[in-house]
Amino acid sequence: MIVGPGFRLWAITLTALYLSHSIGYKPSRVREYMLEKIIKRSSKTVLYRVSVTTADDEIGTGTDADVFLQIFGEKGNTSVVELTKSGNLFESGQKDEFTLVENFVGTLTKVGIKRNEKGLFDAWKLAMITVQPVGSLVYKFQFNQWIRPNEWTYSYEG
Ligand SMILES: [Ca+2]
Repeated sequence: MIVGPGFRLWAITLTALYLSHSIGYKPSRVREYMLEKIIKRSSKTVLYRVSVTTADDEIGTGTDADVFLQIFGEKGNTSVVELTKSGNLFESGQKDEFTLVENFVGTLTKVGIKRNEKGLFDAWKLAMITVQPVGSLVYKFQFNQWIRPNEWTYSYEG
């Protein structure tokens, strides 16, 4: 098992900070609540570092569409997560990094990616995604393809 007590405390603090900012709860109350939730769920939650590299070998590879990710492993899958943060994401040659707190899925097997048709420039050529469950190795998922809108595109590890 890759998740230790130190990590769990960190995840709780991070989540508590996030919640206190987004819904205005007092951090201490949120921390208690999260602690309870996480203890109930035991060690089933993992922090994933995700990096998404947009291709730069053709014209117009960057997108302004919304992008969604799902991670699959030998023990299950995460929920569908929108990859979002401030700034202009998924531009040509750019590497965008995200941190997700999601279900433990065991050894990673594949990732699914989906985009919508939002924005004037929604076409997207995705080069690669890497996923690192914190404390574990980095899994690489090659795409090197244009991602069709509104449907899942999968890549297998390796
Ligand atoms: Ca963009």
